Amino acid sequence: MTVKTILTEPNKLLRQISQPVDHVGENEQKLMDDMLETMYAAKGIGLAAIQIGFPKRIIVLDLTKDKAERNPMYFVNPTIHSKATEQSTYEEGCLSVPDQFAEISRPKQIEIEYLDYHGEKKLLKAEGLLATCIQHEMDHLEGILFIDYLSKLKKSMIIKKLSKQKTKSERIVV
Ligand code: GNR
Ligand code: NI
Repeated sequence: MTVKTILTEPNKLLRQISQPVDHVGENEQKLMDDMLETMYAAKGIGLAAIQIGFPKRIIVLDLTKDKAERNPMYFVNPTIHSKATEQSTYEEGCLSVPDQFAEISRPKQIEIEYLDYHGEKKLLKAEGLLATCIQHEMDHLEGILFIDYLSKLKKSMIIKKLSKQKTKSERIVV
């Protein structure tokens, strides 16, 4: 398992639409392992494959805070079967949008279908933080980031800040 570099906004790859996986094999499992390691190393609770540069419809999650009781979840080719009309709001962050947070409303409950780590078809009803997180990750598969839900002004201020930080850190490296 390898910790990979997480792409940050602005980056064209993050805006790419991820492609369905046609078979969950060794390569896909290796990718999921690397995604999980990368996510744990960054102290995130979810990660989409595109965040480490692979435009595949794969998501990993682990909502547990306690390292001793890890509960990794894997979702391949997830699709939403139904979503509640009722919304819930969470303060969201994103490893690809470092140090930025905003309250985002999304359907409170969702029902999804996906393939698990072993390529088996599964159904899941999710609510609360799990539902929010799955939707946040599924947005990544469409090239959508949570800042896209903010006003144009807020969004452009965040992107401007992130691009400045990027040129700064690149200057240090060079
Ligand atoms: O680590 C993360 N925390 C988080 C908090 C609220 C809503 C969504 C998330 S996902 C985020 C990790 C990430 O960027 N996944 O794509
Ligand atoms: Ni994210």
